[in-house]
Amino acid sequence: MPLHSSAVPVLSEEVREAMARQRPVVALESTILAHGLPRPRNLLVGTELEALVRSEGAVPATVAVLDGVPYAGLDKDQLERIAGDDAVRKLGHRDLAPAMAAGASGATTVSATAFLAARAGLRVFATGGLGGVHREWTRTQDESADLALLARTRITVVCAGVKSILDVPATLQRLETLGVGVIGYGTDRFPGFYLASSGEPVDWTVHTPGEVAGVMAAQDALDGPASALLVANPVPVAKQLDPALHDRVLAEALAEARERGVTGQAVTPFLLERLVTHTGGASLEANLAAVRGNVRLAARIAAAWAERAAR
Ligand code: PSU
Ligand code: MN
Repeated sequence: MPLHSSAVPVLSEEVREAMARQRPVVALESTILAHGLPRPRNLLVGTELEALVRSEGAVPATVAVLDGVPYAGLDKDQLERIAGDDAVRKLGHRDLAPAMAAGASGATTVSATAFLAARAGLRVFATGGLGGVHREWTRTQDESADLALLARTRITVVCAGVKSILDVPATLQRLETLGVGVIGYGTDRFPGFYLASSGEPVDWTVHTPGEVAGVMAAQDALDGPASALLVANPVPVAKQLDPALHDRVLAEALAEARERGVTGQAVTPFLLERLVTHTGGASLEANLAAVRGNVRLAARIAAAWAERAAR
């Protein structure tokens, strides 16, 4: 039986209503919950992020696949399954079809979340840090599927840059080649995920949610290739990880990943976990501070965007 197209993804009641009334909605990814954060803190974070969206007057749409059904907007039980069930896989956008056909459950990465959110008609999405080009790319060819998917999806992604475990300059170069717009929020430096700055420049800087909505409107007016807009929002300097600690622990984690032969989907969760352990939890706090800031800003951008639509 073919699936009816409008049934993918299934929207929560709250998300459906908000969309019908042109109220702001923010898509949230679930891989960060299932595979990027330690348990049981991850469930608390998932609940906290949804509450943060609501406190800004927007509606959260956490995206995930449960028993083969993609959802945008989870209830409490569904969020608990994503955060606590060992059978929950990590799904990039290429994994969606096999997961649906197999009736599998999985958390969605940036690529799968952006795809499903855009398909649902959502325009604003918040995460921690994007995937990108890994440091050993010449040997492993490991480049996150996030980049190519964002190059063909009209969605605004609020992020604290790309994960600092990556080759940041190479990732920025790929984004340029792919034609994905990058704007710094209140900064002319590309953020460094756990760090406020990666040291790399960004070409465009905005200072308000309304300005971001203006760029989104201009994208639509141009009607060019359906690429994403990355809003690069730095973690506050006061909450960043100590840069010297970051560099030392990351070098160790990268060496360990190489020695142990960690590859494919396992690389990112492995490195994030090593950083948490070897910084005594400090990287986790910086990661969470970045995500919270992104979620709050995304809600404000969604509000500015909804306001524009209502004009
Ligand atoms: N941001 C975080 N923590 C994470 C991720 C992002 O703060 O765990 C996830 C996102 O879902 C992103 C994924 O899409 O890591 C990238 O994985 P990979 O490098 O395997 O594409
Ligand atoms: Mn990868």
